[in-house]
Amino acid sequence: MTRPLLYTYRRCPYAMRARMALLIADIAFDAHEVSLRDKPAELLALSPKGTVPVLRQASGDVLDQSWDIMRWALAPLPSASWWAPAQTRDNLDWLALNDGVFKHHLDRYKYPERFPGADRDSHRAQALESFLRPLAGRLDKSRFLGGDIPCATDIALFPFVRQYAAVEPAWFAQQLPPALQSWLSGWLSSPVFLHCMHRLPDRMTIEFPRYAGNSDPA
Ligand SMILES: N[C@@H](CCC(=O)N[C@@H](CS)C(=O)NCC(=O)O)C(=O)O
Repeated sequence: MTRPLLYTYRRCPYAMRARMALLIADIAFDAHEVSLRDKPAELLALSPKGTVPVLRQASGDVLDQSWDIMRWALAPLPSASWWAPAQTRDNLDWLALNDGVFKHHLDRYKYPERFPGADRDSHRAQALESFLRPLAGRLDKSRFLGGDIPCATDIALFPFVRQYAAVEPAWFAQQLPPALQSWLSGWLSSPVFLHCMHRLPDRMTIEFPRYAGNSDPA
């Protein structure tokens, strides 16, 4: 049977969340590591907007939004643990804030040279105050956004927080309270994240190595 094919980019946080969802759901899939500077014609034919991740299902249907790929992978899981808690108003709001305001400031903090007139320090501060401090407060209440167990929102958000933390790790470590630090470091050392960062050969389609491990963070 034809496996689903994921067009992906190793360092893209949207693609990370899609890869983790497919691995957690134990879905066998092929993967194609894309060069963002030279996108394959097959990808653009499936999804002309030209972003990754894009999933071509075995049926030929196409999903070209990371959250849709997560839903497709996680919603059918028997326990529904990964998907159901991600549907609360609170968690949908966190997702919207992450993909909206936080991503806006993150890009301008991380790549100020790409945004003429962007004040890097101002974007660093706005990301901190509008998103990261409130998120830290939320994680003070429970270990995961899913409560005692992780949910899709946890894995949707932490790849973006990882990017922010990596710009100035020492500064980040001083700014953010322990609940957020341990949430992030738990995910960064989690087997499913380490597995999803497996290096693929560039511009080739191969089966992504299967994952059968524990999906919880350390
Ligand atoms: N809303 C999309 C966003 C995906 C996205 O923006 N991906 C970036 C890479 S991290 C991309 O493909 N950008 C196109 C480019 O750089 O040419 C999703 O959730 O999948």
